[in-house]
Amino acid sequence: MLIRIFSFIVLSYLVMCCKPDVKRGEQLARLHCQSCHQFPEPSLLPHNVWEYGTLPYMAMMMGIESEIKVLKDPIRNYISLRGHSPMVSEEEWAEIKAYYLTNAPAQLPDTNSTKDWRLVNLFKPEVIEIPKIKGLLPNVTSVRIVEKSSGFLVGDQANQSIVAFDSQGKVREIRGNQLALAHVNTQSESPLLTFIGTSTQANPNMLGRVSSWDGQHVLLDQLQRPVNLLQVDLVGDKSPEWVTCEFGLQKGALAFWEKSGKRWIKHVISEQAGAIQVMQADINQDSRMDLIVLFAQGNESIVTYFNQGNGRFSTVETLRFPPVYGSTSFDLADIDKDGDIDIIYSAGDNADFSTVLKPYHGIYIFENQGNWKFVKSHFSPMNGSNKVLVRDFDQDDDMDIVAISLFPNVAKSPMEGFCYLEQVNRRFKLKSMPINHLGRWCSMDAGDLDHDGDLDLILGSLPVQEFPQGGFDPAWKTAKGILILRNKKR
Ligand SMILES: [Ca+2]
Ligand SMILES: [Ca+2]
Ligand SMILES: [Ca+2]
Ligand SMILES: [Ca+2]
Repeated sequence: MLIRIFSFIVLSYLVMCCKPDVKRGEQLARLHCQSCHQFPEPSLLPHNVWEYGTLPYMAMMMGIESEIKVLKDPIRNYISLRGHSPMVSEEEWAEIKAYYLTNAPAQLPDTNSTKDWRLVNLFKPEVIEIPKIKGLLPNVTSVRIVEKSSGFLVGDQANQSIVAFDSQGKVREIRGNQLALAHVNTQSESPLLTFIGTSTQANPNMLGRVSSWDGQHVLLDQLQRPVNLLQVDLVGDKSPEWVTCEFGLQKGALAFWEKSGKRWIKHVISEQAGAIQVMQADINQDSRMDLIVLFAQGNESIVTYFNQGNGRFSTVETLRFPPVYGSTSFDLADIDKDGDIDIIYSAGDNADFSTVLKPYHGIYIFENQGNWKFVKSHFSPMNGSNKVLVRDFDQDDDMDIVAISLFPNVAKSPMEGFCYLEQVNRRFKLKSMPINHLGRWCSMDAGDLDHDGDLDLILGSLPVQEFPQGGFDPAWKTAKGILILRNKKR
């Protein structure tokens, strides 16, 4: 009898000590996860996504051998990103894992409450066909209105082309054998084209470059997946420097380039991967332009670089988001008309290892408290929100918001592919247009395309298919590539 009791105690002890300590798992997660990015609550993803996607990926990044040995595709394809010395012991990892798997919900809450969409009647849709010079379905990676030349530029990575259109959507020029276009800057006489590389697919290559549209000169090359370029006079010599966002893979760069003779000299501001967008404003009103930068990978955040002169910056993390948010873009505008700049932000990237519909995908307004500190004042759920722009589209003297989605919920809420948030008495009315069958919207630009005094929109379609939840609209397979939304105000 005594022996039996003793065995029971020993057995219980063995079971207890082999069972990971969930409580300690939480402490470890708070300690270790936050060293690289904001702490992600278990409630942000469903159990199966933690188990088969996010946790194995994190274990790989943290160098956990037992997990790396059994990695499966597609995560195994990213093995070059693996950590080489384990950040935590195997036992500690088991505890972190147990904490997430014990507390994760079976499913995330459903946010598709908008069934009866109100329609926006401000724009006239015009479908524009991209010439298929390689016979392939267009995959538009970038669109840009060039007001100076009353037209727009489109990059199509499937046909490896850049097409220049006039304001009516007629082709002016086609260039073939092009890299994948990520961004067009129109601040100077000739547009500056930023190419991410041979494709937008994540890779460790450094084939990115910047070239001029006129003359087609390569101006910067060997960049790590550059996606954005801004011209801004940082040193106060009246000639602009260039700021580039190299999204990168493991490492990236936020850098500025200073012209010296005919060459551009690079000054790296940050080597963090994931820089996706930069904007300028003189926030502290010291007559020096400051930089506001969105990082969209790992440590997702909006960071402000206060310009100290002489190429030096002081860095402030202005907003920080959990690493599963999938930040995609932001815009700056005084949206509440109280005299300071507010931040309007979109989250919705769903192409990584946690491809489920997420209730926190959508459009956020962060109101400036007057001291460049922000509080969230509005959230509109929108699956897959990929880009947000803020302008006074209906010319009633308040800012409105447009947004597109690359990962809409096709079955339940297909019209969220394009959202228009009209500001009415400080509130936002969510509207859309029945343009969801015309394309899977990945890129968008606003500008007065036809010089009639109102802001038009250009949308570009990129019908990628791999996405388990959210679905695929078969009509996208015949999408023409481009949609002009011509403003009818004027
Ligand atoms: Ca300043
Ligand atoms: Ca404001
Ligand atoms: Ca308005
Ligand atoms: Ca117009």
